[in-house]
Amino acid sequence: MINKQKILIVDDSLMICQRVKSVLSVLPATIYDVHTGKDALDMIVKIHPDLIILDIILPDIEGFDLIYKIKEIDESHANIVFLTARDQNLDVIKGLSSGAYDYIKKPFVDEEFLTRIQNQLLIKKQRDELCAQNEILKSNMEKLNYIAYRDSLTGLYNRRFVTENLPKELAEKENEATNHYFVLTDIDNFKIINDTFGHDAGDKVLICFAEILNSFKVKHRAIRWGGEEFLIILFNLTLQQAKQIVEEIREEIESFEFVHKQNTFHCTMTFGLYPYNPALEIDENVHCADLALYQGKSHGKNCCVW
Ligand code: GH3
Ligand code: MG
Ligand code: MG
Ligand code: MG
Repeated sequence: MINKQKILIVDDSLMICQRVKSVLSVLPATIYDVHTGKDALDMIVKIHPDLIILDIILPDIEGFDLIYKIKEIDESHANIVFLTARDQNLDVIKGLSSGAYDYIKKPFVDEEFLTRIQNQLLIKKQRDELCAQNEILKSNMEKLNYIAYRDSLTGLYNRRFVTENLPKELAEKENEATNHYFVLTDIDNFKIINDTFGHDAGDKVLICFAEILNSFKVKHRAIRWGGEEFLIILFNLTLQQAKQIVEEIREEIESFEFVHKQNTFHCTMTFGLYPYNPALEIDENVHCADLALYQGKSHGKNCCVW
C-alpha cells in the first residue's frame, strides 16, 4: 500500500480551511487542519506532515515566528508554504528567506493554488525517495566495509584493516604519553590438532580463541594476521600492565576445554610482545613482535616473551 502524503493547514479562519480542503480534495493526500500555532506544533509531532500550509496572522503567534519553531521539532522536514493576506513585497521576502518553499497570497485562484501545492508534494516525495536511497547506500557501504576489513571465519579484523586503517589510528595517538604494544601470537602445534581431530575442530579452536582475544577488557585491536596467527595491539598501558594482560589471556587460552564429537582437548598459544615504536613501519613493528614470538616457540611454547 502506498502511504498517502499528509497536508496540514494552519489557519485561524475556518472558512479558509474549508476552501483549501475543498480545492485540495482532488489530491491523493490526507488533509488536517488546526487553528493556532500551539495546535500546529502538537499536530506536527503527531502526524509528521509532508506539507504545511501556514497562515501568518494567527491568534497566538505570527507565522514568521512559528516557522522556526516548526523547523526545530519537525523530524520529517515538511515543505512549508505560506498562505496569507499579507501581500507586501517585504513580507514575501521575509517569508521565503525564513525557509518557506512558496508564498501564496490570499485571495488565491483555485487552479493556480492547486498546482503550486501539487508541485510541493512532488518535491517532497522526490526528496523522501532520495533520502531512502541514501539510507540503503549507507547501509550497503557499512556492509561492504565490514566484509572488506573482517576475517570471514572469526569476525576479527583482517590484514587489510591493518594496512589501511591502523597507521591512521596510531598516528592519532602519537602525542599520548602512554605506550602501545604489538603482540603477535600463534597457536601451538595446531597442525596436530587439525590432523588429530579434523579441520572443523581446528576451525572451532580459531573461532573460540579469536573471541577470547577480542573480548578482554582493555582498549585493543585484535586482528587475524594469518592462518593461526593473531596480532593484538594494546593501547595506553605500561609494560608491566601489558605483560600481565597477555599472561592472563595465555592462562585463559590454556584452560579452555574443547569438546569435539567424543573428544575433549586443550590448546595453547605462544605470545611475542613488543613496545610499539612509531619510528618504525607497522610491518617492522610486527617483525619485532615476531622475533619475540619465535623465541617463545624455541623455549617450549605456551609462554609470553618480550
Ligand atoms: P607451531 O607450534 O610451531 O606453531 O606449530 P603449528 O603446527 O601450529 O604450525 P604449522 O605452521 O606447522 O601449522 C599451522 C597449521 O595451521 C597448518 C594449517 O593447515 C593450519 N591452518 C591455517 N589456517 C587454518 C584454518 O583456517 N583452519 C584450520 N582448521 N587450520 C588452519
Ligand atoms: Mg489568520
Ligand atoms: Mg602454530
Ligand atoms: Mg604459524
